[in-house]
Amino acid sequence: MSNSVITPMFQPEIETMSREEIRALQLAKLKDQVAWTYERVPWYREKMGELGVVPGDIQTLEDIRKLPFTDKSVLRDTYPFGLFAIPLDDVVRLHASSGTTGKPIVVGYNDHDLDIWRDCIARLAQMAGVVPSDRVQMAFGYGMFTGGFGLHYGLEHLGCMVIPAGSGNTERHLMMINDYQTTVLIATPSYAMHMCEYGEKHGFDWENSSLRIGLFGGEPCPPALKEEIERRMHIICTDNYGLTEVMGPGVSGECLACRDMQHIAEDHFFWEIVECELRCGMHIAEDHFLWEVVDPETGEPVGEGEMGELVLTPLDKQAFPVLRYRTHDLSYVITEPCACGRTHARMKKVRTRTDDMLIIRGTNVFPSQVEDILAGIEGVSPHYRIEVDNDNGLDHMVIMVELLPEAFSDSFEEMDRFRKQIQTKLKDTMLVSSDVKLIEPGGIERSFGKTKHVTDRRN
Ligand code: DLL
Repeated sequence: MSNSVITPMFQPEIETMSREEIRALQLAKLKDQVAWTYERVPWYREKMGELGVVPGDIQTLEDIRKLPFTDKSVLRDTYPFGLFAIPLDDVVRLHASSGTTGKPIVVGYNDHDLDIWRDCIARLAQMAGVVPSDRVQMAFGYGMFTGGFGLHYGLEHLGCMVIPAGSGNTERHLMMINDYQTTVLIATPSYAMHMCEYGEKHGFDWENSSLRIGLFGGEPCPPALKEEIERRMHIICTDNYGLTEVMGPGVSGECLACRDMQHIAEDHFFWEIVECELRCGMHIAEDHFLWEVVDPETGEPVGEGEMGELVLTPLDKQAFPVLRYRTHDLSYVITEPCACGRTHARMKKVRTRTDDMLIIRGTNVFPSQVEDILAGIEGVSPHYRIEVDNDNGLDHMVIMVELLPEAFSDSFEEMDRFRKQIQTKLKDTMLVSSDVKLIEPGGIERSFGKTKHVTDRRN
């Protein structure tokens, strides 16, 4: 492995700490965070009381297992401010996440929390090769969603020119890229793909555009989709992960060493690119987040490098602290050093949530499985939808598959043969049958924010 550093670091003294130093820092912060939370949030005091734990019992990082988990339901039950740890007069920002059912969950930040958030964002931007002279165009919404404001202030903090275009209005986005010579786009990968297609259709010259980096996040970014965007938009993209409950974006981000650079034109990037053999995912801001990976069924820890549910404890949150938050996101974490020089652990890109799983006539089906199978079929676009119904007691799954223009034909027989081929391929891998419907190019609705791939109409 080469020891070259490929992009500048925002806080090198923190990002390259030894593993021992990181663990020592985490332990000191964990002790303070648990005490802070216990003293100020009645829900945690009560729960810890039931478990017979007091803050003084936290003497090692492993002692975190003595603490209760926090789940989304707790945040809903205490809606809106029940878990806040400071007077509301000292809260300077609220964000919320709507989810699919019931009340939203509401989180708050004081100045201290926002300072940390800005640092985390500036770090992930630098990991992707963003520099202060970059012009960054925001395609996330500026609302209760943490994506817009969270990334906005972090990039300003780095010194970038931030263009707060917001979500939607693709034509205006393209005009702004040309007129303001935007170099970095912030979007969900699905919206970036939409922008790419829309631009191609309307004669936008991606190859010669000023854009060079995509900072993506907020939803899974399948490798095939990312490659497609990079190839067609002539940019390089990184994946960034986070969730409202523990802060928002900025929990972890991909460096350039962890990705496949083979399809990136050499003259497109101005840093020396060094590839990491392990190619594993996104660096977690470990000075601010303590991670655990647990068996989703039992809540017991799994071994390092083993897949499980990610559980996060923010270590520096004052307004809205949460302990052991169960993300429902499936991932694994490794702590081996990375070729980029950063020592913070890396989590595998998230493709699946524990609550994503569909059970179709007794068989488990993950949307990411469908995505991967479709990605391996020539002529199929990255856009698909899954619809599930129950007809007279029997589950029925329909998979709508959008074709690329070159695969579309006027011949009914040819189309039907292709449809059956896709159907068989899906069944052979998923071990459950589905009906495939072929959709004309552009026929599947595009989303400005997070894409919803599944509609489950069963009760
Ligand atoms: O999506 C925060 C965010 C905004 C992250 C912008 C990155 C960029 P929520 O709306 O609370 O917060 O949704 C959090 O989205 O638990 C994951 O299931 C999913 N998610 C977020 N980022 C990724 C990613 C923001 N890079 C939920 N890959 C999380 C896969 C992601 N899933």
